[in-house]
This record gives sequence, structure tokens and C-alpha cells, in this order.
Amino acid sequence: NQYHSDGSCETGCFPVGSVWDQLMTNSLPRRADALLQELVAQLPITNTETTQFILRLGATWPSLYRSVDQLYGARNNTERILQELVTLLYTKWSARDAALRSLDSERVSQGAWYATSSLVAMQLYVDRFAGTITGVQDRLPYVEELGVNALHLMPIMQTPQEHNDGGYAVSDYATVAPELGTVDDLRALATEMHNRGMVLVIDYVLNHTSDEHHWARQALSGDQEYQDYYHMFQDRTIPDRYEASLPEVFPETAPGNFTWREEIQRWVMTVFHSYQWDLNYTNPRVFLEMVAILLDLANNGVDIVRLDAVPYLWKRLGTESRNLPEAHLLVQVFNQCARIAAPGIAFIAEAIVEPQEIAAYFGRGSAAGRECELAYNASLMVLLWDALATGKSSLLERGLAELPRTTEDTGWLNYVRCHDDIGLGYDETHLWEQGWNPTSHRAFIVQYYTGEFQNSVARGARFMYNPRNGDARISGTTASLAGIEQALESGDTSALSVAIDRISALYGVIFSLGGIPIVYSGDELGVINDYSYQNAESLRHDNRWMHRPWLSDDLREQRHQKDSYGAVIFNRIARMIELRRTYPALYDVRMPEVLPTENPHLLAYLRRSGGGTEAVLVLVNFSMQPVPVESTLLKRAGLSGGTGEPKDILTGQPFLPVGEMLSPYQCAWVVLYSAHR
Ligand code: OTU
Repeated sequence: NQYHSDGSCETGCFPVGSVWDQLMTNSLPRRADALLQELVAQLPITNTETTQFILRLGATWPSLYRSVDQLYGARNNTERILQELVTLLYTKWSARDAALRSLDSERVSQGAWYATSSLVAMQLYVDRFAGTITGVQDRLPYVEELGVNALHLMPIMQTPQEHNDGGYAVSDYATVAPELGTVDDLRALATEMHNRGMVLVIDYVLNHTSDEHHWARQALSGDQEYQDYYHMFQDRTIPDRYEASLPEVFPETAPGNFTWREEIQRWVMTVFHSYQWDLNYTNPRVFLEMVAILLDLANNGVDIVRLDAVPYLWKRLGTESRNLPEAHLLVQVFNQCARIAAPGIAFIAEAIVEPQEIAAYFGRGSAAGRECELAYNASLMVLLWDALATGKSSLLERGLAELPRTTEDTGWLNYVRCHDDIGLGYDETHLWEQGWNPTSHRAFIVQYYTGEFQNSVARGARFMYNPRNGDARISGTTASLAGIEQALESGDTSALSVAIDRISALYGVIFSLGGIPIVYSGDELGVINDYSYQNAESLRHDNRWMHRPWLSDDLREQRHQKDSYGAVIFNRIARMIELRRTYPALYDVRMPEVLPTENPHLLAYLRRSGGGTEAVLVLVNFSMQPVPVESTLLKRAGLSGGTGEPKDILTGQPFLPVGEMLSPYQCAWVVLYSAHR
């Protein structure tokens, strides 16, 4: 598959694709140049900013032309689509606020601003975190106190009251859900965040709409034009052929991938819930509509856009309809559009698939092939929980070493928990190497985190068990999965402190890696599972709601109640974030050099600052026993040539070259040499 193999070398890095670029320019028909000239001639050149728009259009044109042609050329309407697209891009660019345009220019000249600044993000539900968008604005000092300078607000656009999948079934992309506020509130929040040097991240739910979106309503009224916005079939012939190879996302609550709609006597493709209709991107109208929606988000002040369910954008019979080449091409085109009309924004790929497949969403290294600047590091997240359950770091060590390297202008988004389940997406060859059978290993992990396994301290739940293949995923908050809930129940204070150490170990990795760390709202206070969803009819079938807690101001106040476990966790996280910003070796976005250890419980990796003047050796003990630190690790990390005493900056204590022990779940950040101290 050309999209996954041409740019990657053996070690999984993505070299700058000059050959690829040449290929792209060469294959461009002569007509493309003429068309660009025609289109530009139609644009009113009013000021220097318009000139800049045209320059960006010109620079992006070869790749834009080529991708649109590849996607829609078969119907011979490349030129018509490009014509409409350029008008659209120009209109949206013209509507962009002066303040956002100047932010654009700053970021373009800075280059890879999202990867070079010391971003630390938090993900939250507006209603559960602060009631409304204005409430979020009022609580910015709270997140700043933790050290967070980027917020990912969960979907806030209008959805149906009941069938909304936590915001992921949008019925109107232009209106904010009234209970959360208005578009003006959103703009005000963005402005305030920008004034504070903060970054706003919002979802772009682009794979599907709600069945109450006006396109869907028109389709339901029998309008053929809007039926073509979705995938619709009169009988089971094609759906059955699709089902032969399509996986199921929500097998318990939404089995199958098609929903029968009596009103129109049609099967509608619904890969997620039955009320989430998959958009039909083979229809260029859908593509153009969605570009407009993307740019409206950007024009509301959103800095980073999270592309939801990105692997699913394109469907093809006989395939899994995930990660298809056209899905990648589409993301490239969206990115190219952003480069032209809102060049300050960046994309996050939400692709919870196999590690190599996720990395493919960074695109092909060079700007022309760029897809998403950032991607969720789902592989790391799973491996962290794996290490806690098994008490062994070997699989994590292997996964980290093999993790595809990002280029200078891309980065991994590292997280411990998010609003979704934990899906066990392993690289199976790594499991076999450990002597672990993938099926039984997955079964063990699920049993461990649901608390069924003997001696497990976790209090999670099984999510979406699929009896057809035995697959299951896991729900639960970081705190409950790490043992806080169990320790509180039993009143065992030493178990509580071990559970806190487990959380510190997980976040100790997240904050000491390259890429960008993201904290899931509630984790900073160790908030346990919320079982109230079981009493709400519209939520009780989806146990992901147990790990989407409400955060009252009282709960937030816990951080000031000195001996509360909430305060301990909050302060540790705040401290780690502060240290991350202090040591260049820690905030560098590049991923670490993994140092293999002899002890299977010990994880070790090394971060070096760009200039090589400083190194931080990160050590984590994933077991319930104390482990000795192999002295060779410090040697390999370059201690011998260093100046000054090595120090664990998390404890503030000197770190002995020989004879150090790590207590259960202890994480150490050892600064080895540093020119400035
Ligand atoms: C995403 O997750 C969202 O994060 C979920 O909250 C939504 O329910 C869903 O999309 C539909 O919008 O399967 O279990 O590879 O794994 O998109 C969560 C990506 C999911 C999918 C992912 C999806």
C-alpha cells in the first residue's frame, strides 16, 4: 500500500520525501497551471494580505490539484470542484478576524509552533467541568495553576437531546449547544485564551452527522440530493457485502453497520451508532460542505482541530474500510485547505488503530504530504496500562523503542486516559516475543481492570464485549483503574498511597516524553468513577460515562486541603509540569532513546536537549517490589563525561551512581549533566 510504505524507513521514521514531491510536480497536467491563473485572476487583489493568500494558494496548488484530482477526477470534475474550492477558501479567509490572521502570520514564520512551544493540554467536557463556555473562561486560572496552557473542549456544537454520543452526533455545525453557550461565547473564550498565550482545541466531527442534521432530515424526506450525502441502499445486497469485511465499533449497543429507515425504505450506513450517519465523501458536495465547516471552526478561534474517527472517512467494498488511501488523501486536502485559508491551525489525528497505521496520519514528512501535525499516541497509552497490570515494563520498553519517530514538525499526543474506552490495540508480534498469546493476554488485561482478576486493585468495567470475536475494551477513570477507589472503600491508607504512586508513575512517563502531554480532566485530582450515569436512561447503555466525571468547585478546592489525596496528586502533577518546562531535555518534542534494562520491571529512557548540554534519565519501577537501578544505565546515559552530581529532580535528592533502589511504582527523573547548573 503506497500510502503506508513509501515514506517509512526501517526504523519507522519518515524522511523528507523529495522524490515524492518531484513525482507530484511532474505528474501535474499542464492545464493545472492555466487553471490556477484563471482562478487567481478572478480574485479581487485588495491588499498585501490578499497577495499572501494567493502566494499560499500558489505554493499549495500542485499538491491540492493532485489530491482533488485523485479523489474526484474519475468523474471529470476536478476543475469545477477546484473552482468552487478556491472561492470558498477565499471567502473564509476574507471573513477571518484580523487578530487570527496576525496569529497565522506569527505561526507561519515560527513554523511548527505546536511542537516547539511547551504545550501541556487538558481535555474536558464543558458542562462537566464548568457548566458553560463562559464557566470555562472563568476557570482558566485553575488550569493555569496546574500549568496547563491548552484546552481540548469536547464537542460543543448542537446535537439532539438524547441521541448524541456525548457530542459526537452533530445536528448543526454552526450553532453551539444552547445549554453550553453561543458561538460568541466560544469566540470570547478563544480571544481570552490567546491573550493568555493559551491554545484552544476543538473536535471536528467529520465522519458522520446526527440523523437530525438538516442534511439527514432532507434525505429522510426523500430528497435525492441529500440522500447522496450519505451511503444509502434499497436492499441488503450491498450492505451484506460490506458486512463481510467491516468490523463493528459498538457491537453491544449498535451491532452491524447499517440501519433500516422505514420512512425512505433504505439501509443507511451507520458504522458507529444507528443515529450517526456516515458521510459519503465520494460526493464532492460533502467534501466542500465539510471544508466550509472546518474553516468556520478555525475562524471561531480554534487553534488545533481534532479530526474525529479519521480512519473511517472512506469506505470500499471488500475492505475493513479503515485507513484506506483515500481517507489519507482527504486529510491531506483538508490540511492543504487550512494551509491556504487558516495557516495557523494544526490537526490532531484521532485514529485508534495499530501503531504503524496511526503514524501514517502524520503524512509523508514533506509539507505537501502533511496530514495531521499531531496524533494520539494510543499505543503508548495501552502499553502504560499493560505495564501496571503485568508489573512488567518489557512490552512498554519494546513499544517505545519501536514507536515511529516523528519529524520536527509533527508530534505524538501522549495521554493516560481520555473520554473513550481503552481499546487493546497491541502490536501482536511484540506480544508473541514476550511469550504471551494475544487472545489470552487481552483477556487477562480486561479481567485485571474490571477487578475480576485475583488481587486486582482496579475498579473498571468491560466495554463492548463482542461475543463473535471475544474482543472487549475497558472503561474507568485513571484513579479507579489505578486503585484509588478500592483503597478508599477499604479505608487502607497505605493502599491509597500506593495507588497515588501508580498515577504518578503513569504521568511521570507522559510528562517526561517528547511530544505533547494531555491530562484528562479529573485525573489531576484523582477523581474516581462516577456511577450516576446508570440512572440516566440516555446514558446507562454506555459505560464510558463512568469515566467522564463532573468537577464541582468543591472538588477543585481539594487541591488546597493539604492532606487530601486530591491535593497530593494535583501538586505532583503541577510539579512535573513545572519541571518539564524548566529542563530543555524534557520539553524537546522528539521521542526518547530507550535504554534496555536487565530488570523486567524497570523502564529506562533518556532525553537529551537539542544542544546536548543536558540529559534526563527517566526511570520507572512498574512493580510492587523495590528494584535496584542498574549502574550501567547511568554509565550508558553519559554520566562519566558529565559535570555536577546527578540529581532526581522529582525528589530533589542526589542520585547515587551505584546502589540506588526505586521503591514500588517510583518514577525518577535524573538530571545527569547540565551546563547551566
Ligand atoms: C471517537 O472514538 C470518539 O472519541 C468517540 O467518543 C465517539 O463515540 C466516536 O468517535 C464516534 O464519533 O471507536 O470507541 O479509530 O476508534 O473514532 C471509540 C478511531 C471509537 C475510533 C474512534 C472512536
